[in-house]
Order: sequence, then structure tokens, then C-alpha cells
Amino acid sequence: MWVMSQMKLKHKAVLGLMVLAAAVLLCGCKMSPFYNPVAEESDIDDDEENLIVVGISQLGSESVWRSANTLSIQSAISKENGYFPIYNNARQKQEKQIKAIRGFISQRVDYIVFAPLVEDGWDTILQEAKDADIPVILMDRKISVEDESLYVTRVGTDARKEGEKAGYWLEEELARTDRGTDDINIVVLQGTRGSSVQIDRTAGFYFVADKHENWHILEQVDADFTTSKGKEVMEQMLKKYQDIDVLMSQNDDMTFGAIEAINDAGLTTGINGDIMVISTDAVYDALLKVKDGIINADIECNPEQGELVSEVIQKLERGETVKKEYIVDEKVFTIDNVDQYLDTRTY
Ligand code: GYE
Repeated sequence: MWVMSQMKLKHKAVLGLMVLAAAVLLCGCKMSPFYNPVAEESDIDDDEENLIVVGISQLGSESVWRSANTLSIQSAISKENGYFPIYNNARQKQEKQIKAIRGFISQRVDYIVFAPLVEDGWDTILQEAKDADIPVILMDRKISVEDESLYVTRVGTDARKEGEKAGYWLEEELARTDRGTDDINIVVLQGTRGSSVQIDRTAGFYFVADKHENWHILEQVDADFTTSKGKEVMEQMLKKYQDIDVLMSQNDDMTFGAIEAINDAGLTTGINGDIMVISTDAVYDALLKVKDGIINADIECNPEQGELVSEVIQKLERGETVKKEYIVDEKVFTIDNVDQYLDTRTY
């Protein structure tokens, strides 16, 4: 639990120009399609003295899920909602993320929100934030730090549970189709190595797989959460192994690439296909493939975390206590239930 010991000084008037200058520095000229422009110099007026300055460090733009997550945080932490956002995209580099956070600290932002690329290596920079009295809110992934008080709270998903859900879905499906005791060869496509989601989804899936002597994990391979890598890695797997029964993929983007590779090899996927596919994230294009029977099951990972981050900040502003972790709701989609969710999927 974290209690804001004291309401922070509102030093926005001085900050205005500093923030603008630094935002330009941090964001550079290459702004992402979801870039939420900070104020122009002429826009900075008295009203902005009351805005809450939030430095947002996004880890990259590797997937459809990530774009949705970026959109969610940028819509919630906006001027209309009383914030002055300074956004930075670290493009899959931890050093860039650390540099961005250090920039936020030197600008004395009111809050830092960041989606950590990997689990380790944050102690020093977060100690700097703590020493500067700037509350840090983790979005999406987890971190592993000696001192848990280095961050206030995390708003994210339960990746361990997602991995388990994938395992339990497979268990039930094999039992339902009378293959509960057959030998089942599985390939696992993993996301960014060292990220908490890669570690936890793998652990969750293995937890269930370990209960089944007839499940053989042929290989777990890194494919960086991207479509191109998913395709490349799946091509290699198909050359190496003749009899893959199941593909377990830790995100939809890798799944899209892997399905292409499978089709290019003259094989099919999904219900009645040669290879069963379990995917993760459940973005719209993947749900369409669930509907078409090309993906057997998709384990939802919910990117819409911005509102919750904003609620946490508002609580802290009021001096209220917040929980150490807020986990968003998630489902499992199959051909049996996907129809009712397709129309409302916005990403
Ligand atoms: O599953 C993947 C993204 O950290 C939960 O990162 C997130 C994962 C998501 O690139 O698509």
C-alpha cells in the first residue's frame, strides 16, 4: 500500500516551457501514429498550471496490442482529462526507456507511468525517481526489484494466468476430442525474452503441460512478439519437426506470421486443420480467425489500462491509498463464444 505522504507542489507554471522543450527532445521528430501532441508554446496558458504532468514511457510499438495500449493511455492521460502528458516510445530498448525516465525526473514531472520492456534492471533508475519524490506507476508488464516501494502500483494483466488458461484449454479440448492420452507435440512461440509476460506465460503453460506425460514441448523459441519473427521462426520449426500437433503462441502478431508459414508449407491450422493453434491477446483480426476456425482458441490480454491508470493517479492526488496491483478482466475466446464479442472489439 502506498500513501501519498504529502500533496506535491504544483510547479506547473515554471514547468510549462521546460516540459515543452524536453518533450520535443524526448519525442524527437518521429512521432508515432498515436502520438498525443503536447502543447504548443503558445498554448501554454494559466489553465495549464493545474494540469498534472505525467511522463509516459511506452516500451515500443511491436504489436497490435501495443498500439491499443498506447491509444488507451494517451486517451486517458490527456489535456481534456486534466493532464499534461509527455510521451516517449523506447522502441524496444531498455536504455532508451531508462533515458526517458531520467528525463522525466529532471523535469520534475508529477508522475511517471511506464510499461517495462523486461523484468530486470530497473532498481537504479527507480531509486532516482523515488529520491526525487516522483510516484511511479507500472503499466502492463511487471518488474523485479529488490525494494518493492520503488513503484507505487501496477495496472496490468495476469500473464501467468493467461499461460495456464492456454494449458487448461488444451487439456479440455484434447479430452473432449478423445485425444487425452495421445502423444501431443507442441511448439511454443515466445515473446520478448526477459519480459515478465514471456516468463509468466511460459511458466503458466508449463505448469499445466507438466501434468501430462504425453505432451511433448518440442521447442520454445523466441519470436519477439512480431509477425515477421513469428513467420521466420515457424518456418524453421516446420523444417525441423515433421509432426507438430499444437502451436502455442504468446501473441497474435507472432501467430499471424506462423500461420502464414504453416500455410506456405502446405499445411492447415485450426479446427479440422493439421496444427491446432492457441494464441494470446485476442485482437480483432485474430478473433476473425477464431470465427473462421483458423485459430482454435485465443487467450485474451486486455490492453485497455489507461482509465485505470488515471483512476489511480486521481486517488493519489486525493491522498488516498492504492492497491499494489490492479488486474484487468480477461476471457478465453473460441468459435463458440467469439461472435458476441467481435462487434465491440476496437483494436
Ligand atoms: O501480449 C504482446 C505485446 O506486454 C501484454 O506485449 C503485453 C504483450 C502483448 O507486444 O502482444
